[in-house]
Amino acid sequence: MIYHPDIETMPRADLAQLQVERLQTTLNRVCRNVAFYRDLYDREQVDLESIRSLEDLRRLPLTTKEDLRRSYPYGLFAVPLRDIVRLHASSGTTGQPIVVGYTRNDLDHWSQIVARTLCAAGVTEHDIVQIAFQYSLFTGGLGFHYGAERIGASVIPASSHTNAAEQVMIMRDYKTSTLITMPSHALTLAAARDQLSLPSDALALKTGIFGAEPWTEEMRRQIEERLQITAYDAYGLTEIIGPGIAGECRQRAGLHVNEDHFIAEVIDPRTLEPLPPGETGELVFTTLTKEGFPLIRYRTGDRASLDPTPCVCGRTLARMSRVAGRTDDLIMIRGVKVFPAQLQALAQTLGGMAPMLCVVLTRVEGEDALEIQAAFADDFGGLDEVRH
Ligand code: DLL
Repeated sequence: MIYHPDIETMPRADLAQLQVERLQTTLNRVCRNVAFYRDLYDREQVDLESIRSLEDLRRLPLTTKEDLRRSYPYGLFAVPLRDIVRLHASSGTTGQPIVVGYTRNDLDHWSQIVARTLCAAGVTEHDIVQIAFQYSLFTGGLGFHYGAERIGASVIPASSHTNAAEQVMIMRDYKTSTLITMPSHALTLAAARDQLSLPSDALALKTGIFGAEPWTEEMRRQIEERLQITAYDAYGLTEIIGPGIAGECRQRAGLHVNEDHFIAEVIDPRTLEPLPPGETGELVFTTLTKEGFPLIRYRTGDRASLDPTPCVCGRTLARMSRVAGRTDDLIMIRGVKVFPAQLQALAQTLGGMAPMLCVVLTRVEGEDALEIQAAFADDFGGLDEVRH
């Protein structure tokens, strides 16, 4: 099933035309309302009138996480705060979070594109959808929540605060048919179900939609086998909107990017030159409809490739590959995203500790674990504080 057939199966030439029109509107808006972009384009002598095609977009400078961090908290907002109705945030490289704002229209678009992702995975109004993502500044919980309500499913906002055993009991008693969470959490829930010794037909689960961290085909196989479901990949990042940027259809041969709302590019992270379809590089997104927090050519730090050829499902929206890694040292562990530099900054506030830390990523009883090794001065008395 296709949620917006007119858009999702649009001929690519028409889609390109729509993208260019929306790009021009967005560029005008950021130049008018965001000092950062106005100054940047002045400095780089960019003539916006000359941006008439998608190829021209490649002449515009890139936006980085560092630019966003420097604009903390509201520096890149393109509307006054009275028009912002929701705020979310994600981790920045040095402990400074990145705050994003949504207008009412942004929230409306967001729920529509998440609805597309759910619909592509076969979720309908007949489904009982358990959302086990955090409901917080993190976009996973609320993002999927409104998308699932939009298609009329019965939504259980279980959130990640519910412990694994309880989560499984909810799944059993409420007859959950769709589970939405992180892939690693899905495996934790499978282990909890085993511990409760529930018979294999005790759950009504059919479908899982997973994302917010990297996973592999092998992990998909394990999740599907242990939970007896079909598992789909969903991709997104807070800076651009949250979940809903791209998701798999029933073919599970790449994640359809919602290109009427975002332009996706892949660049070589060293030369910053665009790469052709099929080649893996850094994903870069430009928002086309965002009012609150528009971004032009934002470097995601995620490595993937793009395939613009039509899909067997009928969608013409390009497909991105699974995320094949990061271009930076972001660590994702049990739903927490952390840069080693953040740990180091924290260590520096404690005193008595050598400035260099060793961060060891391991697995303990099947779960990811992060061990921090640090060196202390002989006379250091604050170990308890450090442990805390
Ligand atoms: O993780 C948004 C999201 C929520 C996506 C729920 C999907 C489902 P952030 O916390 O800002 O936002 O983290 C974004 O997570 O740049 C990727 O590195 C990683 N990531 C997100 N989805 C996937 C995925 C949300 N399907 C960062 N596969 C991104 C691999 C993913 N990595």
